[in-house]
Amino acid sequence: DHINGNSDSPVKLPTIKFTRLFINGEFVDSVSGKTFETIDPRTGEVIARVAEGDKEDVDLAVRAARQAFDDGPWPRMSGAARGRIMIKYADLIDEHKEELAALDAIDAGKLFNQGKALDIPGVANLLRYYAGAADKIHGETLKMSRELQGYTLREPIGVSGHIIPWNFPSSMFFMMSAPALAAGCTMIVKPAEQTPLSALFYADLAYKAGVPAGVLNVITGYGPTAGAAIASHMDVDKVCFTGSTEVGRKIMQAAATSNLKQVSLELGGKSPLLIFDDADVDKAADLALLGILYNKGEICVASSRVFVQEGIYDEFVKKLKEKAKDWVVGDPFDPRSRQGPQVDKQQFDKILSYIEHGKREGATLLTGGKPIGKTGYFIEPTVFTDVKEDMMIATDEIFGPVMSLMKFKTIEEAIKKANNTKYGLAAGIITKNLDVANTVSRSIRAGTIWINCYFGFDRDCSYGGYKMSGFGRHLGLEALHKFLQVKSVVTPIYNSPW
Ligand code: TXE
Repeated sequence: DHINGNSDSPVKLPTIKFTRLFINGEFVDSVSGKTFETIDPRTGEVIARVAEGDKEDVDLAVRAARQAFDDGPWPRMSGAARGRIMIKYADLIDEHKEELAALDAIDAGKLFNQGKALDIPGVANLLRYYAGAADKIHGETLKMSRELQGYTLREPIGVSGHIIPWNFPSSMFFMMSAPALAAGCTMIVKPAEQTPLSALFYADLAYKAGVPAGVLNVITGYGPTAGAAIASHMDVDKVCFTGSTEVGRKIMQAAATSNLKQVSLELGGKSPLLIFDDADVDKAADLALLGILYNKGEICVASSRVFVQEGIYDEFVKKLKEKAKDWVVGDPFDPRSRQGPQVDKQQFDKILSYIEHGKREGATLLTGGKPIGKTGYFIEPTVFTDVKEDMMIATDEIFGPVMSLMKFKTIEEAIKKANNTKYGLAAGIITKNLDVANTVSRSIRAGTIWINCYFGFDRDCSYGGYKMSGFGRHLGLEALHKFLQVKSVVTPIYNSPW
């Protein structure tokens, strides 16, 4: 059932139009003139060389963003006018959805059809959602205790820096940038070094839609250089980061030791999926597989720990094994594929070493466990049983198609096990019993709970971390408020003696 990379692609591969930094409305080379390779994970071959931005380039981008914020039209124009430009931007994205989906497929190994049908139209709709909010940003009239009139204004926070991961290059770009645009901020976006291509395309479309020069700058480059320069910059007012917990810590430190810029972090996860005895076993097995294999397990909310109640455990294991066999891994352009290659060699090696560790620790491989083919970074859907809670495969974020399956008896035990993690991004519950669903959803310390579904994402439904999964929320109006700050304005009502 596994088709490997290199299948004859029915889709014309995109030509790479943009490989340079986008600063102040123009594509430019990096100050150093350096470039880096971006690799196709289907084959391990180089797709293109892209400008390698560093501190000097970040300085130029911040200067442009600062000027666009302090003197430019973007924060000053009406919300409705910003919204109209954002809607035009969304329309341009829709017009280029095939090309953009193809860029993410060759750069990140993401399924082309899914990109074309979901991710790319999704980001266009996300822009429209925030465009609709841009003219509804307002403060409150306050009930003052003295003879004063008080009200609040919500103002854009200023220049924001967005450090993006590689697993959802398009969605993550806009989860951070769409609310920032609506708020009237100006920004520097640094895509992950593994996936710079679609970000540069989005920079071009923004400018074509009428987003003024300097508002949206894109610096491609590495984390410890370009990323770190954003996090520690004295003239950046906010840094918004999605990535590993280790780097999240560095971002906070850099913010603290520079200008105390505001920080929001969306970090790793080890999300539990709890399946109770009354569940439809067939559907539960489908959801559990989707929860760990979607986007090849490279998704922060992956259901990497699956807990099944003892009454249905054996039947569940049988079903899961059958279904995993039918799950097709292959070229992301092949419409039969449900799982493409891991993003790069580093992640591929990391996942395989966790699998080896799991075997050494005494867990049993129910299915999978091996790479597929000789080229590219494809890995079999992998399920471990006999997993103990303290094994590394049950505690660490693997970020690949590797599930740890465990058993429980009572609701209390399920809650305790679900919460036995340093992370708290999401959790899933499968049961027909409303009392169980209500009790468990209120007892799990995580930012999102999905009952009888998984990945129930929606534009208006914010998500983010509890515990070491970070703080601040993506999506919804919560994300818009991250890019706004409150100003209080007070004046006497009468001619009182002030
Ligand atoms: O992440 P990094 P990596 C997790 C996942 C994965 C692991 C490592 O478990 O296996 O992290 O992935 C930039 N200052 N997630 O190493 O390094 C970097 O250039 C400023 C979960 O790729 O955190 C990229 O743009 N920026 C996650 C971004 O940070 C720095 C998604 C993320 O890369 C930097 C990705 C620095 N010092 C990985 N160092 C999720 N929550 O969805 C790196 N970067």
